[in-house]
Amino acid sequence: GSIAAPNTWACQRITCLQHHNPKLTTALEVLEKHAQLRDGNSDYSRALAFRKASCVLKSLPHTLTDIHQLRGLKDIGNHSAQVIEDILEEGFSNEVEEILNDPWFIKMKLFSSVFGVGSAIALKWIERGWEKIEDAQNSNDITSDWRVQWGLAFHDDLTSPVLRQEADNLLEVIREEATKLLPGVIVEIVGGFRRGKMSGHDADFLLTHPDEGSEIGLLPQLLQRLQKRGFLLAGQAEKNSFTPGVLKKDFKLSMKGQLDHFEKWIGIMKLPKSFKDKHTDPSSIIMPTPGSDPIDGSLDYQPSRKKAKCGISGLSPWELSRTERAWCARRVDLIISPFSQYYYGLVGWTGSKHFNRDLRTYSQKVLNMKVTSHGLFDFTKNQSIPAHSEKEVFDILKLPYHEPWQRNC
Ligand code: DGT
Ligand code: MG
Repeated sequence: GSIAAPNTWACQRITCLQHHNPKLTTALEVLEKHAQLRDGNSDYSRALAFRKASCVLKSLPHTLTDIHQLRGLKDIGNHSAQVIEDILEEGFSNEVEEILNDPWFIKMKLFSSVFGVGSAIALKWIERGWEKIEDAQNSNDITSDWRVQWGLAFHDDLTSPVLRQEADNLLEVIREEATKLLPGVIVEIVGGFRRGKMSGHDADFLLTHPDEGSEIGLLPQLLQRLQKRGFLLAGQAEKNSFTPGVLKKDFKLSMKGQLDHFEKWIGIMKLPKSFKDKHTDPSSIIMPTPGSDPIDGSLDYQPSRKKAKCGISGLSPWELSRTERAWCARRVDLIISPFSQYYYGLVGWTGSKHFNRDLRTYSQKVLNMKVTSHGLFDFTKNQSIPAHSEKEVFDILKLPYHEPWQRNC
Protein backbone atom coordinates (compact mmCIF):
# COMPACT_ATOMS: atom_id res chain seq x y z
CA GLY A 1 0.00 0.00 0.00
CA SER A 2 1.01 3.59 -0.31
CA ILE A 3 2.54 5.36 2.69
CA ALA A 4 2.66 8.66 0.88
CA ALA A 5 2.70 11.73 3.08
CA PRO A 6 -0.66 13.43 2.63
CA ASN A 7 0.74 16.95 2.54
CA THR A 8 2.06 18.08 -0.78
CA TRP A 9 4.17 20.95 0.49
CA ALA A 10 7.43 20.47 2.32
CA CYS A 11 6.54 23.40 4.58
CA GLN A 12 3.42 21.49 5.70
CA ARG A 13 5.36 18.38 6.61
CA ILE A 14 7.55 17.62 9.58
CA THR A 15 11.11 16.93 8.50
CA CYS A 16 13.63 16.02 11.18
CA LEU A 17 17.40 15.67 10.97
CA GLN A 18 17.15 11.99 11.81
CA HIS A 19 14.90 10.11 9.43
CA HIS A 20 14.35 6.64 8.01
CA ASN A 21 15.83 6.87 4.54
CA PRO A 22 19.37 8.32 4.75
CA LYS A 23 20.83 6.00 2.12
CA LEU A 24 18.34 7.18 -0.50
CA THR A 25 18.45 10.85 0.43
CA THR A 26 22.25 10.91 0.43
CA ALA A 27 22.21 9.51 -3.12
CA LEU A 28 19.60 12.02 -4.29
CA GLU A 29 21.56 14.87 -2.77
CA VAL A 30 24.64 13.79 -4.71
CA LEU A 31 22.55 14.21 -7.85
CA GLU A 32 21.32 17.58 -6.57
CA LYS A 33 24.89 18.76 -5.94
CA HIS A 34 25.97 17.51 -9.35
CA ALA A 35 23.12 19.39 -11.02
CA GLN A 36 23.94 22.57 -9.07
CA LEU A 37 27.56 22.45 -10.11
CA ARG A 38 26.83 21.55 -13.70
CA ASP A 39 24.05 24.02 -14.36
CA GLY A 40 25.25 26.83 -12.12
CA ASN A 41 22.65 29.57 -11.94
CA SER A 42 21.32 28.87 -15.41
CA ASP A 43 18.91 26.10 -14.52
CA TYR A 44 18.25 25.12 -10.98
CA SER A 45 15.12 23.14 -11.76
CA ARG A 46 17.05 19.90 -12.14
CA ALA A 47 18.74 20.33 -8.78
CA LEU A 48 15.41 21.29 -7.25
CA ALA A 49 13.73 18.12 -8.51
CA PHE A 50 16.26 15.93 -6.67
CA ARG A 51 15.96 18.02 -3.50
CA LYS A 52 12.17 17.73 -3.57
CA ALA A 53 12.34 13.96 -3.89
CA SER A 54 14.90 13.72 -1.11
CA CYS A 55 12.71 15.89 1.06
CA VAL A 56 9.68 13.62 0.60
CA LEU A 57 11.73 10.61 1.66
CA LYS A 58 12.92 12.45 4.76
CA SER A 59 9.36 12.96 5.90
CA LEU A 60 8.29 9.32 5.52
CA PRO A 61 7.46 7.56 8.78
CA HIS A 62 9.34 4.38 7.82
CA THR A 63 12.12 3.06 5.69
CA LEU A 64 11.10 2.75 2.09
CA THR A 65 11.26 -0.83 0.86
CA ASP A 66 9.27 -0.73 -2.34
CA ILE A 67 9.03 1.97 -5.00
CA HIS A 68 5.26 1.47 -5.15
CA GLN A 69 5.00 2.98 -1.69
CA LEU A 70 5.67 6.30 -3.38
CA ARG A 71 2.87 5.99 -5.90
CA GLY A 72 0.94 9.19 -6.44
CA LEU A 73 3.49 11.55 -4.91
CA LYS A 74 4.00 14.49 -7.22
CA ASP A 75 7.41 15.42 -5.83
CA ILE A 76 9.07 12.20 -6.98
CA GLY A 77 10.03 12.75 -10.61
CA ASN A 78 10.89 9.99 -13.04
CA HIS A 79 14.61 10.45 -12.73
CA SER A 80 14.53 10.32 -8.91
CA ALA A 81 12.16 7.35 -8.98
CA GLN A 82 14.61 5.46 -11.20
CA VAL A 83 17.50 6.13 -8.84
CA ILE A 84 15.43 5.11 -5.83
CA GLU A 85 14.37 1.92 -7.59
CA ASP A 86 17.96 1.05 -8.49
CA ILE A 87 19.07 1.46 -4.91
CA LEU A 88 16.15 -0.53 -3.53
CA GLU A 89 16.80 -3.34 -5.99
CA GLU A 90 20.57 -3.35 -6.44
CA GLY A 91 21.74 -1.67 -3.27
CA PHE A 92 23.32 1.14 -5.26
CA SER A 93 22.80 3.46 -8.22
CA ASN A 94 25.26 3.31 -11.07
CA GLU A 95 24.60 6.91 -11.95
CA VAL A 96 25.40 8.10 -8.44
CA GLU A 97 28.53 5.94 -8.21
CA GLU A 98 29.76 7.31 -11.51
CA ILE A 99 29.27 10.89 -10.35
CA LEU A 100 31.08 10.21 -7.08
CA ASN A 101 34.04 8.84 -9.04
CA ASP A 102 33.99 11.50 -11.73
CA PRO A 103 37.23 13.56 -11.51
CA TRP A 104 35.37 16.66 -12.74
CA PHE A 105 32.79 16.36 -9.96
CA ILE A 106 35.46 15.73 -7.34
CA LYS A 107 37.38 18.84 -8.41
CA MET A 108 34.26 20.98 -8.67
CA LYS A 109 33.23 19.98 -5.17
CA LEU A 110 36.71 20.64 -3.83
CA PHE A 111 37.09 24.08 -5.42
CA SER A 112 33.57 25.23 -4.62
CA SER A 113 34.25 24.35 -0.98
CA VAL A 114 36.44 27.48 -0.86
CA PHE A 115 34.68 30.48 0.70
CA GLY A 116 33.71 32.86 -2.12
CA VAL A 117 34.07 30.28 -4.89
CA GLY A 118 30.97 29.25 -6.83
CA SER A 119 30.64 26.96 -9.79
CA ALA A 120 31.81 29.62 -12.29
CA ILE A 121 35.18 30.17 -10.57
CA ALA A 122 35.59 26.47 -9.85
CA LEU A 123 35.15 25.77 -13.56
CA LYS A 124 37.82 28.33 -14.45
CA TRP A 125 40.26 26.72 -12.07
CA ILE A 126 39.64 23.31 -13.59
CA GLU A 127 40.15 24.77 -17.07
CA ARG A 128 43.56 26.01 -15.90
CA GLY A 129 44.44 22.44 -15.14
CA TRP A 130 44.38 22.86 -11.37
CA GLU A 131 43.68 19.73 -9.39
CA LYS A 132 44.30 20.52 -5.76
CA ILE A 133 43.67 23.41 -3.38
CA GLU A 134 47.46 23.90 -3.32
CA ASP A 135 47.40 24.71 -7.04
CA ALA A 136 45.15 27.66 -6.32
CA GLN A 137 47.04 28.59 -3.15
CA ASN A 138 50.35 28.66 -5.03
CA SER A 139 49.07 30.64 -7.95
CA ASN A 140 49.98 34.32 -7.99
CA ASP A 141 47.27 34.95 -10.53
CA ILE A 142 44.47 34.75 -8.07
CA THR A 143 41.38 36.92 -7.77
CA SER A 144 41.41 39.97 -5.55
CA ASP A 145 38.19 38.83 -3.84
CA TRP A 146 38.97 38.94 -0.12
CA ARG A 147 36.76 35.90 0.48
CA VAL A 148 38.73 33.74 -1.91
CA GLN A 149 42.05 34.92 -0.50
CA TRP A 150 41.07 34.11 3.07
CA GLY A 151 39.10 31.07 1.98
CA LEU A 152 42.19 29.59 0.36
CA ALA A 153 44.62 30.47 3.13
CA PHE A 154 42.32 28.99 5.78
CA HIS A 155 40.78 26.24 3.69
CA ASP A 156 41.55 23.49 6.22
CA ASP A 157 40.01 25.43 9.11
CA LEU A 158 37.00 26.56 7.13
CA THR A 159 36.13 23.12 5.81
CA SER A 160 36.35 21.46 9.20
CA PRO A 161 32.87 21.56 10.70
CA VAL A 162 31.94 24.28 13.19
CA LEU A 163 30.80 22.51 16.33
CA ARG A 164 27.64 23.41 18.19
CA GLN A 165 29.74 24.06 21.31
CA GLU A 166 31.80 26.64 19.42
CA ALA A 167 28.66 28.38 18.21
CA ASP A 168 27.20 28.36 21.75
CA ASN A 169 30.39 29.84 23.19
CA LEU A 170 30.50 32.49 20.50
CA LEU A 171 26.84 33.28 21.14
CA GLU A 172 27.76 34.05 24.76
CA VAL A 173 30.54 36.41 23.67
CA ILE A 174 28.33 38.22 21.17
CA ARG A 175 25.49 38.51 23.70
CA GLU A 176 27.84 39.84 26.33
CA GLU A 177 29.27 42.54 24.06
CA ALA A 178 26.00 43.43 22.35
CA THR A 179 24.21 43.75 25.70
CA LYS A 180 26.85 46.17 26.98
CA LEU A 181 26.19 48.34 23.95
CA LEU A 182 22.43 47.92 23.83
CA PRO A 183 20.73 46.46 26.92
CA GLY A 184 17.75 44.34 25.97
CA VAL A 185 19.24 43.27 22.65
CA ILE A 186 18.04 39.88 21.41
CA VAL A 187 20.69 37.59 19.95
CA GLU A 188 19.66 34.24 18.47
CA ILE A 189 21.65 31.47 16.85
CA VAL A 190 19.96 30.81 13.54
CA GLY A 191 20.78 28.55 10.56
CA GLY A 192 21.44 24.86 11.01
CA PHE A 193 22.27 25.10 14.71
CA ARG A 194 18.81 26.44 15.47
CA ARG A 195 17.41 23.43 13.61
CA GLY A 196 19.34 21.18 15.99
CA LYS A 197 22.40 20.36 13.91
CA MET A 198 25.48 19.46 15.93
CA SER A 199 27.83 20.95 13.33
CA GLY A 200 27.67 23.29 10.37
CA HIS A 201 29.69 25.13 7.76
CA ASP A 202 29.26 28.44 9.58
CA ALA A 203 27.56 30.06 12.57
CA ASP A 204 24.72 32.48 11.87
CA PHE A 205 23.45 35.03 14.42
CA LEU A 206 20.39 37.25 14.17
CA LEU A 207 20.20 40.39 16.32
CA THR A 208 17.33 42.73 17.04
CA HIS A 209 15.88 44.98 19.74
CA PRO A 210 12.20 45.39 20.71
CA ASP A 211 12.68 49.15 20.65
CA GLU A 212 12.57 49.63 16.88
CA GLY A 213 15.40 51.81 15.63
CA SER A 214 17.64 51.29 18.64
CA GLU A 215 19.48 48.59 16.67
CA ILE A 216 20.77 51.20 14.24
CA GLY A 217 24.49 51.66 14.72
CA LEU A 218 24.88 48.52 16.81
CA LEU A 219 26.79 46.45 14.26
CA PRO A 220 29.85 48.68 13.76
CA GLN A 221 30.25 49.11 17.52
CA LEU A 222 29.84 45.41 18.13
CA LEU A 223 32.46 44.65 15.50
CA GLN A 224 34.85 47.08 17.15
CA ARG A 225 34.42 45.33 20.50
CA LEU A 226 34.88 41.89 18.98
CA GLN A 227 37.95 43.19 17.21
CA LYS A 228 39.40 44.48 20.52
CA ARG A 229 38.94 41.03 21.97
CA GLY A 230 40.79 39.51 19.04
CA PHE A 231 37.89 37.68 17.43
CA LEU A 232 37.87 39.17 13.95
CA LEU A 233 39.94 37.87 11.10
CA ALA A 234 38.37 39.33 7.96
CA GLY A 235 34.95 40.31 6.83
CA GLN A 236 32.66 42.65 5.07
CA ALA A 237 29.85 44.74 6.45
CA GLU A 238 26.82 45.58 4.37
CA LYS A 239 24.39 48.22 5.34
CA ASN A 240 20.68 47.72 5.29
CA SER A 241 19.91 48.22 1.63
CA PHE A 242 16.18 48.52 1.88
CA THR A 243 13.39 49.16 4.34
CA PRO A 244 10.19 47.74 2.97
CA GLY A 245 7.22 50.02 3.20
CA VAL A 246 3.64 48.96 3.45
CA LEU A 247 2.92 49.51 -0.22
CA LYS A 248 2.94 46.79 -2.79
CA LYS A 249 5.59 48.46 -4.94
CA ASP A 250 7.86 48.85 -1.89
CA PHE A 251 7.35 45.27 -0.96
CA LYS A 252 8.14 44.08 -4.45
CA LEU A 253 11.41 45.98 -4.32
CA SER A 254 12.37 44.18 -1.14
CA MET A 255 12.22 40.85 -2.89
CA LYS A 256 14.60 41.37 -5.75
CA GLY A 257 16.88 38.40 -6.03
CA GLN A 258 17.37 35.66 -3.50
CA LEU A 259 19.28 37.64 -0.91
CA ASP A 260 17.81 39.74 1.81
CA HIS A 261 18.51 43.36 2.60
CA PHE A 262 19.38 43.27 6.29
CA GLU A 263 22.42 45.03 7.61
CA LYS A 264 24.98 42.29 8.11
CA TRP A 265 28.56 41.25 8.55
CA ILE A 266 29.75 38.30 6.53
CA GLY A 267 33.14 37.20 7.65
CA ILE A 268 35.64 34.95 9.29
CA MET A 269 36.25 34.97 13.01
CA LYS A 270 39.05 33.54 15.12
CA LEU A 271 37.61 31.17 17.69
CA PRO A 272 39.89 29.85 20.44
CA LYS A 273 40.36 26.10 20.12
CA SER A 274 39.14 25.89 23.72
CA PHE A 275 35.68 26.85 22.42
CA LYS A 276 35.28 23.25 21.31
CA ASP A 277 35.21 22.22 24.99
CA LYS A 278 32.12 22.36 27.09
CA HIS A 279 33.62 23.96 30.16
CA THR A 280 35.25 27.01 28.72
CA ASP A 281 34.03 30.30 30.14
CA PRO A 282 33.86 32.47 27.05
CA SER A 283 33.06 35.54 29.10
CA SER A 284 35.84 38.13 28.97
CA ILE A 285 38.13 35.90 26.93
CA ILE A 286 40.67 37.90 24.97
CA MET A 287 42.74 36.15 22.43
CA PRO A 288 46.48 36.68 22.56
CA THR A 289 47.20 36.11 18.92
CA PRO A 290 49.73 37.52 16.49
CA GLY A 291 48.63 39.99 13.92
CA SER A 292 45.51 41.19 15.60
CA ASP A 293 46.15 44.88 15.16
CA PRO A 294 43.99 46.51 12.55
CA ILE A 295 45.77 47.66 9.43
CA ASP A 296 45.01 50.94 7.72
CA GLY A 297 41.74 51.40 9.54
CA SER A 298 40.13 48.96 7.17
CA LEU A 299 38.08 47.51 9.99
CA ASP A 300 36.22 50.76 10.15
CA TYR A 301 32.69 50.30 9.19
CA GLN A 302 31.76 52.92 6.68
CA PRO A 303 28.03 53.45 6.64
CA SER A 304 28.32 55.93 3.81
CA ARG A 305 29.41 53.19 1.47
CA LYS A 306 27.26 50.24 0.67
CA LYS A 307 30.03 47.81 1.38
CA ALA A 308 32.94 48.25 3.72
CA LYS A 309 35.67 45.70 3.73
CA CYS A 310 37.41 44.57 6.85
CA GLY A 311 40.87 43.13 6.51
CA ILE A 312 42.04 42.94 10.07
CA SER A 313 45.50 41.53 10.44
CA GLY A 314 48.83 43.10 9.54
CA LEU A 315 49.93 39.79 8.08
CA SER A 316 48.80 38.35 4.78
CA PRO A 317 46.12 35.66 5.07
CA TRP A 318 48.66 33.06 4.05
CA GLU A 319 51.28 34.18 6.59
CA LEU A 320 48.70 34.29 9.34
CA SER A 321 47.44 30.81 8.57
CA ARG A 322 50.98 29.45 8.95
CA THR A 323 51.57 30.98 12.40
CA GLU A 324 51.48 28.92 15.56
CA ARG A 325 47.99 29.61 16.79
CA ALA A 326 45.52 28.63 19.47
CA TRP A 327 42.50 29.49 17.33
CA CYS A 328 40.52 28.19 14.44
CA ALA A 329 39.15 30.30 11.58
CA ARG A 330 35.37 30.04 11.37
CA ARG A 331 32.78 31.49 9.00
CA VAL A 332 30.33 33.71 10.86
CA ASP A 333 27.35 35.77 9.73
CA LEU A 334 25.92 38.53 11.92
CA ILE A 335 22.55 39.84 10.79
CA ILE A 336 20.71 42.85 12.19
CA SER A 337 16.94 42.98 11.86
CA PRO A 338 14.56 45.80 12.76
CA PHE A 339 12.09 44.35 15.27
CA SER A 340 9.11 44.84 12.95
CA GLN A 341 10.70 42.38 10.50
CA TYR A 342 12.31 40.13 13.09
CA TYR A 343 9.99 37.12 13.08
CA TYR A 344 10.00 36.87 9.30
CA GLY A 345 13.78 37.24 9.44
CA LEU A 346 13.94 34.53 12.09
CA VAL A 347 12.00 32.08 9.93
CA GLY A 348 14.08 33.00 6.87
CA TRP A 349 17.43 32.70 8.62
CA THR A 350 16.48 29.47 10.38
CA GLY A 351 15.84 27.71 7.09
CA SER A 352 16.44 25.18 5.82
CA LYS A 353 17.08 26.69 2.43
CA HIS A 354 14.63 24.28 0.88
CA PHE A 355 12.07 24.98 3.58
CA ASN A 356 12.29 28.69 2.68
CA ARG A 357 12.03 28.04 -1.02
CA ASP A 358 9.03 25.79 -0.54
CA LEU A 359 7.44 28.33 1.80
CA ARG A 360 7.76 31.05 -0.84
CA THR A 361 6.28 28.90 -3.61
CA TYR A 362 3.47 27.66 -1.38
CA SER A 363 2.60 31.20 -0.26
CA GLN A 364 2.51 32.44 -3.81
CA LYS A 365 0.58 29.61 -5.37
CA VAL A 366 -1.80 28.67 -2.60
CA LEU A 367 -2.34 31.94 -0.76
CA ASN A 368 -1.49 34.65 -3.27
CA MET A 369 0.96 36.00 -0.71
CA LYS A 370 4.64 36.87 -0.93
CA VAL A 371 6.81 36.04 2.01
CA THR A 372 10.42 37.11 2.50
CA SER A 373 12.80 37.61 5.41
CA HIS A 374 11.40 41.15 5.69
CA GLY A 375 7.70 40.52 5.79
CA LEU A 376 4.64 39.27 4.01
CA PHE A 377 2.39 40.82 1.42
CA ASP A 378 -1.14 39.60 0.84
CA PHE A 379 -2.06 40.39 -2.77
CA THR A 380 -5.70 39.54 -2.21
CA LYS A 381 -6.05 42.04 0.63
CA ASN A 382 -3.48 44.31 -1.01
CA GLN A 383 -1.66 44.87 2.26
CA SER A 384 1.39 43.71 4.17
CA ILE A 385 0.77 41.72 7.35
CA PRO A 386 3.00 42.06 10.41
CA ALA A 387 3.87 39.14 12.68
CA HIS A 388 4.67 39.31 16.39
CA SER A 389 5.98 35.78 16.83
CA GLU A 390 7.24 32.90 14.74
CA LYS A 391 3.98 31.10 15.46
CA GLU A 392 2.10 34.05 13.98
CA VAL A 393 4.10 33.76 10.76
CA PHE A 394 2.89 30.18 10.47
CA ASP A 395 -0.69 31.19 11.38
CA ILE A 396 -0.77 33.87 8.71
CA LEU A 397 0.49 31.30 6.23
CA LYS A 398 -2.21 28.86 7.37
CA LEU A 399 0.43 26.31 8.29
CA PRO A 400 0.67 24.13 11.38
CA TYR A 401 3.45 25.51 13.58
CA HIS A 402 6.63 23.50 13.22
CA GLU A 403 9.57 23.87 15.57
CA PRO A 404 12.92 24.75 13.99
CA TRP A 405 14.12 21.14 14.35
CA GLN A 406 11.12 20.05 12.26
CA ARG A 407 12.19 22.25 9.34
CA ASN A 408 15.12 20.15 8.17
CA CYS A 409 14.07 19.53 4.59
P1 DGT B 1 25.09 25.02 7.62
O1 DGT B 1 25.62 26.38 7.91
O2 DGT B 1 25.89 24.30 6.61
O3 DGT B 1 24.86 24.22 8.84
O4 DGT B 1 23.62 25.19 6.96
P2 DGT B 1 22.57 26.34 7.21
O5 DGT B 1 21.22 25.77 7.09
O6 DGT B 1 22.90 27.10 8.45
O7 DGT B 1 22.74 27.24 5.94
P3 DGT B 1 23.39 28.70 5.78
O8 DGT B 1 24.34 28.98 6.87
O9 DGT B 1 23.91 28.78 4.39
O10 DGT B 1 22.17 29.68 5.86
C1 DGT B 1 21.36 29.74 7.01
C2 DGT B 1 19.95 29.97 6.64
O11 DGT B 1 19.75 31.31 6.29
C3 DGT B 1 19.51 29.14 5.46
O12 DGT B 1 18.38 28.41 5.80
C4 DGT B 1 19.15 30.08 4.38
C5 DGT B 1 19.19 31.41 5.00
N1 DGT B 1 20.03 32.35 4.26
C6 DGT B 1 21.34 32.25 4.00
N2 DGT B 1 21.77 33.32 3.32
C7 DGT B 1 20.67 34.10 3.15
C8 DGT B 1 20.44 35.37 2.54
O13 DGT B 1 21.33 36.01 2.01
N3 DGT B 1 19.15 35.82 2.59
C9 DGT B 1 18.17 35.11 3.21
N4 DGT B 1 16.93 35.62 3.23
N5 DGT B 1 18.36 33.98 3.80
C10 DGT B 1 19.58 33.47 3.76
MG1 MG C 1 24.70 28.14 8.72
